[in-house]
Amino acid sequence: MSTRTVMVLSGPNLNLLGEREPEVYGANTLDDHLAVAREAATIHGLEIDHLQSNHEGELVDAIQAARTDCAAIVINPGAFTHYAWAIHDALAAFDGPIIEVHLSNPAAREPWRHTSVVAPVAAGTIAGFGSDGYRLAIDAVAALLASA
Ligand code: CA2
Repeated sequence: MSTRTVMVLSGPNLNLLGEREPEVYGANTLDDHLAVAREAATIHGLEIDHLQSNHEGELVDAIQAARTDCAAIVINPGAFTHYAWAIHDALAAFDGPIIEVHLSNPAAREPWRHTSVVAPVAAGTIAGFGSDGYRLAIDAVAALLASA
């Protein structure tokens, strides 16, 4: 990995995208969303590394590794968004841009989804735009790296 590498992290159950709840999350698979991110990254001369995990500690390990290996983090923490303070703390120790992405718009859903413990340590949050959110997130990373 290099300083042009963006770590894209996907939280629990996102490996099931495309199989269930298409009315909420769309029909695209996680690989489809990653293809969108990779296409956007290529335009900006960036590379994508990706980890999906159903385990909070694995995501924390990946965030810690990104401190030395990656220029930025794009994270859809899945349901960890709403309560995983260990992910919050790991992200707080990362120096580069962090963008939080959600396929759906949690603010328009159940009240328990309205809290994000990731938002306070992210440069910004993109929610409700499906795959476009990944393109927008990579565009935001590129802009933030260019202005750093
Ligand atoms: O909208 C998003 O991207 C979410 O991060 C998705 C999470 C949810 O807990 C957040 O509130 C918002 C859930 C991802 C679960 O994805 C599934 C996909 C197919 C079948 C079941 C779950």
